[in-house]
Amino acid sequence: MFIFKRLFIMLSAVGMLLTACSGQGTVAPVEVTITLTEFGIEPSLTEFKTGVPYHFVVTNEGAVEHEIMIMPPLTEDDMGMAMDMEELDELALVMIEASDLPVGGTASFDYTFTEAAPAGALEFACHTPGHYEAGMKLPITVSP
Ligand SMILES: [Cu+2]
Repeated sequence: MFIFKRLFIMLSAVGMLLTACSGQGTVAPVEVTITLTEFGIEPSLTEFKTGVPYHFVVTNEGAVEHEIMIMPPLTEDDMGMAMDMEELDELALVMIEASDLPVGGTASFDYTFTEAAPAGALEFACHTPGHYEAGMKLPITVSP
């Protein structure tokens, strides 16, 4: 019995190693829900890890269209310059446009962070005009 147990533990360990090495496809993504309102972003998670696949499900519970981006925070200067949407889009790691998040709508996306992001480096944000300034931003962190 004892030997069987050891063998089982060894096989389990090998199995885990194989799973860890085989990469994507075998790792179930971590689901993250994000609720959008006027004017707030309420995610189920704000601390992420690199290399972990996340499945984000975003619901617009507000009364107007919203969008969601994962991107660096804008500085006062950026806001003063009134960056156009194209510039914003280029900064975003991920985005779901307002047209995909109508009132009551749900949209989802998958994302795996490849680089760590200390506090202050990234945030969830809605850049529908006026919403960011109204508070639709929430800092997140990504650790290795
Ligand atoms: Cu918004």
